[in-house]
Amino acid sequence: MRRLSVFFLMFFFLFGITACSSTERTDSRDSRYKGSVAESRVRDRKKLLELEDNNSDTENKETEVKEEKITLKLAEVHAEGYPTTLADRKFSELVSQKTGGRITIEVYSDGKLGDENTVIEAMQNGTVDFARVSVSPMTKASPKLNALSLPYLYKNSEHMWRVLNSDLGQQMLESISNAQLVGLAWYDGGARNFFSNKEIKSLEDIKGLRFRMQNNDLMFGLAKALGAEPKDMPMGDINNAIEQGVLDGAENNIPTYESLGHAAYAPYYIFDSHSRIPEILAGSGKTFENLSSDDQKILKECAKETQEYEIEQWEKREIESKEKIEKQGAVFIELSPETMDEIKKACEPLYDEFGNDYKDIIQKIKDMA
Ligand code: BDP
Repeated sequence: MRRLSVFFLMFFFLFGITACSSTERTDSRDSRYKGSVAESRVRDRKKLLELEDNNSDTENKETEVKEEKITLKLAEVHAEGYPTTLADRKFSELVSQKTGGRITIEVYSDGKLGDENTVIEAMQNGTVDFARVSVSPMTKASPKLNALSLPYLYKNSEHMWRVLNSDLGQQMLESISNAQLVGLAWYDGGARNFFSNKEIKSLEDIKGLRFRMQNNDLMFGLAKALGAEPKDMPMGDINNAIEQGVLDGAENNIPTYESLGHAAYAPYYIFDSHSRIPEILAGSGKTFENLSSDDQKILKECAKETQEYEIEQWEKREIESKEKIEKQGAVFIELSPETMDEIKKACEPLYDEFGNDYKDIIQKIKDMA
């Protein structure tokens, strides 16, 4: 377009000269007129130069815009060295490599940017660009994600990954786009188990215990289905609450139990594996809107690349953490098959309560076992 306007100006400029020379010829006797023609030619030439100048200015500005550095923020509630934090850092590294350092992703670990609900809202407002969160808080943005975190849904980790890597998994990841969010990758969060400062050997022992649960209706429903009392608080407050006597325990995977030092407060760790709740790496829809489609593509590709890396880190960390907590005095409890059956049966009504609208999804998941 710009080039076209320069071309037209040049055309008029040249046309002007030709036209003027004929005028010159015709009115060569009128020196005043001759003078004014010469002046206007100079003016035209000046205009052309100015236009060319402006043009190259805009071009320079555009090159500057193209090379403008972009710094984005990623929120993570876990500590440095935790598998998801390592994956966040990998994501940042890959993006920096692929953009020659033009896009920087700063990782804020340890919940520095707030708890998971806060950072999800911040992503929706565009004040935080990325966050790695559990699917549990993400169900507020996309309720159908509850269908991925029902208790005893997956046979094992392989089953869960078959689901997450399928077309269904991709659709579920993209379902958060209705809430101004961009689903980028799935991460492993292992199996979640209850732990307490009281020994638990049967379903009866669970009854009446006060457990900190993730802030999510399904997770609260799970505690209630087992006869326990769900409590809402940040995971960082659990040890203190147990020490104060306002909590009997909580539930989480082995690496989180180890990372937060729960063994010193709630040493009884029960292998009931009630849920496998995937982790999700998400982006802010507002941030993405402001990026070029090439940059959006780079971010999406780099995020996907970190998925396998996180799974490897996860598998390593689960083993290391288990060894560590055992040394710290954790008491591992394997429940009897009868107790496990009782627990699973007690959880069944949750499928009606939270999965009624997603029966087809749940069936597809079961078919992938
Ligand atoms: C951990 C998840 C983290 C959760 C946390 C919790 O990685 O994202 O929010 O559990 O229980 O396993 O709050």
